[in-house]
Amino acid sequence: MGVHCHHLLVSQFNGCRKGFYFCFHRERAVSLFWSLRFSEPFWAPQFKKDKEFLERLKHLCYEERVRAFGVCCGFLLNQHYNPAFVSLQMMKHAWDNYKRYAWGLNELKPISKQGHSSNLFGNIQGATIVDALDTLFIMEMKEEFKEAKEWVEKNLDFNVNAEISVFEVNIRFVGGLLSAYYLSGEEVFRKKAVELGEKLLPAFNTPTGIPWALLNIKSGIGRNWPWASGGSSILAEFGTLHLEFVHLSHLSGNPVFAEKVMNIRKVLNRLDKPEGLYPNYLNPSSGQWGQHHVSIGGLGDSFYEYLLKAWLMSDKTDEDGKKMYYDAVQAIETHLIRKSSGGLTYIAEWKGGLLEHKMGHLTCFAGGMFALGADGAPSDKTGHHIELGAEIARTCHESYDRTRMKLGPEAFRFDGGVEAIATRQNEKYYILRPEVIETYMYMWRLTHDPKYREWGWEAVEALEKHCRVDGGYSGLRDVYNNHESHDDVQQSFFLSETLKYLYLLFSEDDLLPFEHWVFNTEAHPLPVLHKDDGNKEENQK
Ligand code: DMJ
Repeated sequence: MGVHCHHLLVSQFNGCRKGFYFCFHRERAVSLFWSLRFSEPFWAPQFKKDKEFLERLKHLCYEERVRAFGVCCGFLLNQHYNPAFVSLQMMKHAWDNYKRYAWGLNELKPISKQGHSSNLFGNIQGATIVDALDTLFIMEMKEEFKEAKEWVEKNLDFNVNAEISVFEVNIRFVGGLLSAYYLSGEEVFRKKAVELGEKLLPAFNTPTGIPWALLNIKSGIGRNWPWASGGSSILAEFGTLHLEFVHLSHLSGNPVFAEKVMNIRKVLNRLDKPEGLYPNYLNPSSGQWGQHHVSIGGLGDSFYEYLLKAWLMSDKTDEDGKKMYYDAVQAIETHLIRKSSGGLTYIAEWKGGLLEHKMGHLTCFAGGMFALGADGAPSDKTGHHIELGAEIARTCHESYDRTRMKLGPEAFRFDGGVEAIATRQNEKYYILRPEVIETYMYMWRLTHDPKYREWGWEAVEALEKHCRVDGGYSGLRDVYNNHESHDDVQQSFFLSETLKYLYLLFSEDDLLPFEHWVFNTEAHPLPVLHKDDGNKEENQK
């Protein structure tokens, strides 16, 4: 079949200039012509409902019609699961506004149009820039990537008197810099990642080597969160350093980084685990568990994720990580996973043997994790792990679908006569989190069931309708309300994770294929260290 150029008068599609030239297969052009002429196109109801949405698309097509070509084509060719929409319409809006109102600061306040600073990064600056680098690269936003790189070269400074969260700085800054290096090959990112990694090392100066949560990167003095059970470190924090630290050793030739995280493994392996579960709190001085509170959401989540991904990233040589992951999943299934009377599978929290029938938005990442781990499970369990992933994805989709804004609450419950609904006012907010979309992306790649793209597109529409504001994207205070009350924060993870996972969900599978890349918990892709490339030592230290 030959490819022909057709000159279309796209009069019904006001968003694109009349006279756009489209090159595509003749048959497709003919059917498109008839569908435009005689039937209501699929997007018409959406546009009628939401004039503002159309106006924005129109603006995009007029102002940037060359770059917007993909968007217009996507819409016209009935491919509304369009990665170009995510990059050109969403990422660009988030980035441009950050640049306009908060350039060089950590995050953007999109309503008040100024910078937002979080004490997680002390006075290290530029969290949004570093978190967004790889997303810009993957989306081929070359100009933006260039300006971000220049900022890193000239301004990213770790010689500051700052008390930072070791976990947050690791996943966003170290992870972001490592990915930017691996994708672009630009030496500045490698150097900055290693420099920052070295600044984090004093956090491990504790009697057990379990690191402090907080560290002053000038004085090297560490401490734990004052609220954490008897001075404990947090499982999801000290358990979410492994991937980045193995890569730091790989890129610097200095084994110290990998040794630090391997020691965490050793400490954990020596401890008794109640019912095979890992409590969220561990005292770095005594090496004993704190409160027996177990969660696959906040405080626990990415520890489990990193066990699986450490094994995958080691080209499946890290047998220890593998065993710890599958043993943990077994215990989670037995003690935490339940089915509601309405048939929804959920992961409860465990407090000293009692279940709290609540699931956090954060916990929704586990659907993708179970599916990703299916391949390494004993052969009779592979299908079961995929099914578990699918069930969690469905439950998390329900938590979105049962709100007015079609975006999920921070936590939802399965008690007191409700299922997948937030009942407490302080759990009804949505802060642009990625976990549900992350799970859709994994489920799509691993099953190709079209419902995951449909659900992802529902999220796109909801984000555009309720979170997009003139000055960027904002979180919401109550997803059950009729009217938006914006929290006025554009989180850096919206650019690094939420938009990247949407983009990947609508892209082909050969963009960052799972055989070669694992994503850190902030969605920064890190390459698998293939054993035939002589990387075995780092993985096994
Ligand atoms: C991100 O910073 C990471 O995904 C982390 O593991 C959990 N929380 C946020 C996003 O919700």
